[in-house]
Formats: sequence, C-alpha cells, structure tokens
Amino acid sequence: MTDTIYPPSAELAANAHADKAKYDAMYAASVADPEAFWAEEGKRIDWIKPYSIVKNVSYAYPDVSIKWFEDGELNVAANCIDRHLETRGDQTAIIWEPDNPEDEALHISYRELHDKVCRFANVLKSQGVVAGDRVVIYLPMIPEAAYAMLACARIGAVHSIVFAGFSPDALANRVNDCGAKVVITADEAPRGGRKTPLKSNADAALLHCSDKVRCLVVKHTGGQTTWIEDRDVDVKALMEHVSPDCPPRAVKAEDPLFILYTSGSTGKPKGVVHTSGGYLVYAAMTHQYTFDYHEGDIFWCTADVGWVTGHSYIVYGPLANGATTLMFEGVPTYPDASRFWQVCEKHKVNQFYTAPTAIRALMGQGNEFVEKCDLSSIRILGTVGEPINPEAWNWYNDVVGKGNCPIVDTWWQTETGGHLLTPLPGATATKPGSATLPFFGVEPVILDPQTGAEITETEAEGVLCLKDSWPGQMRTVYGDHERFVKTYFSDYKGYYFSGDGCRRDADGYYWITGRVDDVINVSGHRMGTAEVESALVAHAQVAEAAVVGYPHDIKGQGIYAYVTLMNGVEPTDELRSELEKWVRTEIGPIAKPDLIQWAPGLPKTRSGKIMRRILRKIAENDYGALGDTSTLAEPAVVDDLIENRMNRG
Ligand code: 6R9
Repeated sequence: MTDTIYPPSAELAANAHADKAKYDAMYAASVADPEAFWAEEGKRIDWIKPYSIVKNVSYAYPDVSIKWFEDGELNVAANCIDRHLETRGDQTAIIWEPDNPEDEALHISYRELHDKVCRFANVLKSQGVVAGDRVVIYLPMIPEAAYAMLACARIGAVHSIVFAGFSPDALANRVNDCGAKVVITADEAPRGGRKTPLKSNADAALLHCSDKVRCLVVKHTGGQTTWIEDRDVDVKALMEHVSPDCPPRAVKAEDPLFILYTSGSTGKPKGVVHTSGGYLVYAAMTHQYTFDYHEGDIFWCTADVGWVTGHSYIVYGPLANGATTLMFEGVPTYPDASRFWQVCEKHKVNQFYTAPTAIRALMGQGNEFVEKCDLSSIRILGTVGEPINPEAWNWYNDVVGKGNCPIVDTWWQTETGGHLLTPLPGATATKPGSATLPFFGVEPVILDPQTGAEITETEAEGVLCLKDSWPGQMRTVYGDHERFVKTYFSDYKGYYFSGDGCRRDADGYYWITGRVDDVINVSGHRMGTAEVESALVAHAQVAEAAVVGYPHDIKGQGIYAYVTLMNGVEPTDELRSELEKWVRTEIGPIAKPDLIQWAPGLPKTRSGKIMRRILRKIAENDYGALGDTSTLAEPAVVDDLIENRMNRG
C-alpha cells in the first residue's frame, strides 16, 4: 500500500518559520551539538539570572538525572505576562468562550491578565502559600484556572491540576499524595448545559484530607454550596481586596513548576514533575514551530487544562509567545455538532488543535454542521492524544481544512512536556495517520522489544524510545524518584522508554501503533487498566476483575471489564449498572466500563498472573489467534469466556 503524501504548499513554505531546508539544517545542528543549539534557544525566554550550564543529563541506570539551564533563574509568569505588557498590553491574551453560546465571551488583555494574576497570587499568599508549596487546582475551563496556574508560578508555588471530571476520591488521593496546602475549586462546572457540583465534590474529598487544607472557591455560576467557615475562602471577593501588586519571584530553572498525575501500568497514578526553565523554553518553541504561530494569530487548543495539552498549549506555550489563546468551557456537541466550527468562525481562529476522538464524533454527525460555518480563518489543523485513523484524518483535511490546511499530528506525552514527533506545517510532507518526524533536538529510536537492541534499518517496528533528553522532559515522579527510574529507564537501559509501540517506514516516518503496556487510551485520555480493576474489586460483590482495551469507533479504545463475582452473587443487569456507577464515582465518568462480561474465572498462569493478552483477543473477537495458551493453569476458563462473550453488555 502506498501512502498518499501531502506536501506543504509553496506559499505556506515561503511564509512559515521553517521550510524543509531549514528544518533539515536546524534538526541536524540540534542533534550534532545539543548544548550549542539549546544555549541559543534558551534565550527565547527572559532570564532574571542567565544560565551558563545548558545541559546536565544522565540516562545511566539507576542514576538518572535530568537538568537543563540549571544555574539560570527566571519567573514563568513574568515570561507569560509581564514581558508582553510594553508591546502588547492591550492585546487579548485569553478569549474565553462560555459553555452557553448565548452568554458573553470574554476578551482578557495582557494588562488585565497581569492584574488578575497578581491579585490571585496575593490571595494565595494571604492563605499562607509560599514558594515550594503545592496547590491543587480543581476548576472548570474558566479564566480563573489560568489565573490560578500563573499565580502559583508567580510566587514559586507548584500547581497540580486535577481534571474537573475526576471523582472526590481521585481528588483526595492527589491532594494527599502531593501534600497540598490549598485546593482551588468553583461552585459548579457547566458543561454541555449540565452542571457538575465541583464544590460539593471538593467537600467530599476534603473529608479524607488533613483539616489544615484550605478550600478557595471561585463563585462561577452562583449556585448554592455548603460553606465551612475558617476553611472556605471566596476567591473573587478576596481578589477585590488584595493589592494588584505582586512582584514575580525568581526561581531556579530546575524548581518545579507543576505536578500532573497520569496513569501508568500499575494502580496508583504518578505525579509527573515538570520544572520551570526547560519546560517553558520547550513549550514556547514547539508552540511556535508546530503551529507556525505568527504575531496576531488566534490559537485554539480544545483540550482541558486538566491534561498536559492544556498546560502546554492553552496556557504556557501560547502566553510565553504573546499569543491570543482561546479557552472553551463547553463541549463539541452543545448546543449542537457545529459548536466547534461556530467558535472558529466567531473568533476567527487561525490554528485549531483537537483530538481524534472529537474529530470522529463530529465526522459521524455529517458535513453540514461544518459547511454552514465560515472556516476561512483557519490555517493549521492539529491533532493529539491517540493515533488518528486515516479516515478521520481525510475528513479533517477535506471537510474542515478544505484541502488547504496542513494537519499536524503531534505525538507526545504528559512526561514529555511538549511535542516530540510532529510535522512542521511549512516543512514536512504529511501522510494520514503518521506523526511524521522528530522535533528539533529529539532523537527517537526503535528498539526490538525482546532484545532491547536498537533497530538501525530505516524500516523498523518495535518500541519507541528516546536516546537523549530535551528541555521539556519530566524530571521525576513526585516523591518517588525510584519509580521514575524504574518506569522509564529500567526496561531499556540508557534510553527513555515511552511505553508506545511504533513503526518507521521507508521514508523514516514514524507511525505510533499504540501502548505496549497496560495503559489504554480512551478518547485520548490515559487510563491504567489497574486503576479500573482496583475500583471494581473495591465493590463488595466483586471478587476479581481484569480490564483490557478493545477497538471502539469513536473513543479509539473502549474499556472492557471481565468481572468475577463473589460466591453466590447473581450476575444481573442491575448489578452491571451498579458497577458502572460505582466506577464512575470511584474514579470519574471517563473510567466507566463500556462493556462488562461476567467471568466465572479468569485465565491465569500457574504463578497466578492474569493473561491479559488472551482477554484482549476475546474482547476483540479474535479468538482464532489466542497464541500460546500452554502456560495457563486452567485452559477451560478460556473456552467459557469465549462461549459466554455474548453476555457482555
Ligand atoms: C499529549 C498526551 C500520551 C499517550 C502516548 C500515546 C498517545 C498521544 C498521539 C498518541 C498516536 C499521537 N498519543 N498523541 N498516539 N499519535 N499524535 O496525549 O499526553 O495523556 O500523557 O498521553 O497518548 O500512546 O503515549 P498523555
């Protein structure tokens, strides 16, 4: 099969930050002499104290240590706000589009952003938050989420955003793991016309946290909430009273900027730590090149700030570049399936960045929702979060982009801080479904999963690793450096292991084939199968559970749970819905199993390990090829699961 190739138009190449010749030359320079390359690129942000050491990295197991610009000092918020005041104080920094299209959008200028962030920072200080303290942010997609992030950065506090769709339990676990001093939340989160009671979720979570944790509440909808004197603080009211002055605090390049929890192959989410200097340089640089961002462009990333994509490409990257960034409170299908396109038309969006799951869902609604909107402002389309199937890619290209907008399929991770594999709009010919080529300074390698040897032939298939560091790389797992080393550097010594499988074609293009560990990707959200399993077995009537992913038309992967009930418990449809509800409340709606199959037994090795490989095959209806089943303790279990697969629902 030959792939269709879409080269950049001559016009785009001529006006872009990089054409092919520049990409080739700059890429070669970036890997030939990373120190010199990043010494120069580091200057794209302002330093209070310039760095003299650029890179100090060891991938050597077990003494992994990653430092960039380590003797430099800066302030991230000053880079995202203050340095723009003189030249673009009145330019819009953030356009906020509310859930309900009848409500008014906000245009927040850099000057206003400065005022709000300084006040928010002073509110944090008034609650005793000092540099190095952790602040959990549990907010909807409202401007206060960006103010809170930047306020933390301004005073050197470390934020940890918990996605507003997560349950009280998930919130409590994160507050406790990072030892947060305050939790910032809102009364309610409107989304798609419905309201989530965020404050009451926070109340429920805080029952399981130290009673010293303060709760800062943004009154957003004005909905009723309980109020605990001495613990709860009305943020907006206090912002009116505090001073609008808050000098940015100089922090070291390697001081943490944020912690973001993400799912791994074992039960407990990991607190991914990103630091200040390298992260900001990398977020800003990738935002500029990948989206070919130019002065005056309106940039829209549809992610939630609860995910890394929102951190790097709604807040830090765009604001460091002085862009206008759009923040959307709602969902793609409310009030109807044209909402994304209406917002693009209304705000004249130039770069639009979303996830394949949203593209597939909208594609299913028909072209008329797109065609009735004027999308002529859009120049670049982007995708992130999971592999995009060529059908969705082509629809995005033809129907949304009218064949004129390059698609940047960006492969990266919470751990990587910014794009690692991506086309550049003016430089890279694209192929539907491929994340194409490495960004500057990034050295991907494909290893044989069994031997760990690097496959040097151009055409290769195996696991995707990185040979050396880039400034946006995570530095550690919060509170557990050993886990960091074990997770990413122990399987393939000397490399960063991404957890993804990958193929490299004859042109050297990379094609991500999906996770090779027990992580599944549901609508672009990472779920550890172990997390869902431990939620299920926490139910009194469940004896055992095994969770795998299976192909799902819209979500990419769906969650398939095999559940063994306690002796004597009847499998009923009521119990099935109860378990679905149970997982929703234990973790959050995104973790609800799509299918539950009752399993009297699970296939295990003689040492008691569940053979998920077999369960995945059954979930995929691929039982002709179960592979080696000779190590099974009780082979009959498998026949039973195949026979009874129709009782899944
Ligand atoms: C940014 C983000 C990371 C995992 C990653 C991979 C998958 C992300 C992708 C992609 C194919 C792309 N992934 N982008 N797979 N093509 N363009 O999504 O971070 O939530 O940590 O997920 O998502 O499997 O390992 P995160």
